[in-house]
Amino acid sequence: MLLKIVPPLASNFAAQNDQLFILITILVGVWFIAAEAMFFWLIFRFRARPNVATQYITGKEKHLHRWVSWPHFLILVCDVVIIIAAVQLWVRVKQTLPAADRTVRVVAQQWAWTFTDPGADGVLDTPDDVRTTDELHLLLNKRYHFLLESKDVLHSFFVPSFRLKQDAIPGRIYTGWFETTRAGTYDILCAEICGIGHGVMGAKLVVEGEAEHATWLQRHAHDAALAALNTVNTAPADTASTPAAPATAGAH
Ligand SMILES: [Cu+2]
Repeated sequence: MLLKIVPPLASNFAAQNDQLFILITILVGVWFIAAEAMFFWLIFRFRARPNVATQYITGKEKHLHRWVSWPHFLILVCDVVIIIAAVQLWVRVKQTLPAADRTVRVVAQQWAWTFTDPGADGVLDTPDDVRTTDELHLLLNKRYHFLLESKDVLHSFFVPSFRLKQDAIPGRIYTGWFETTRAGTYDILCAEICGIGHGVMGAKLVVEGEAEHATWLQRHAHDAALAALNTVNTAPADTASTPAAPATAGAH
């Protein structure tokens, strides 16, 4: 079996993210190898030998000093290249918010994810919204906004295949974005230690075409209607005490 080291690229900025990592790895790696090679060569070259006097070198001589100043200067140039590439990606992903085709709500809590899809009308907070726990369905080749909240402590919304990670802070709503570019089933993880269940705070992400998404929406609308009916039948007195989310929670 082929070992899958790198998750697939499933969002519009995933490739740019990996390019940045490769750039950093190469630039840092070249200097790491150069420094270690020099280090061990010097140890070997100037090892203790009989009848050879130890040299006392201050490093201030011009022909020695440039062995420090030139690498120093070149490493600073590499730093600037890395900073420019990193800021470009940061601005694209975190500092800009292009208009979205659809908006989903993502709520983190100890230790589950709850998602609200805007439903057939594409508008959040309308009766046809679909709420799910630990499963998010998205349309392929669409630009999404996500409204990220936490009900309790710090969490972090981590979608490795999107190369997307965003902290969720209680009391705040964070708006972020991405474009889905590849159909499939992916992982959603929590990337911020949030208690004993942190390690199992995963969810499933399904990126699918229009037809599959419509089927999924219909199935959930049907289930939600059924659940609401059951709640009314079995416990009519309870409806007053639970003003927010009605009966869909936990069913899926
Ligand atoms: Cu968490």
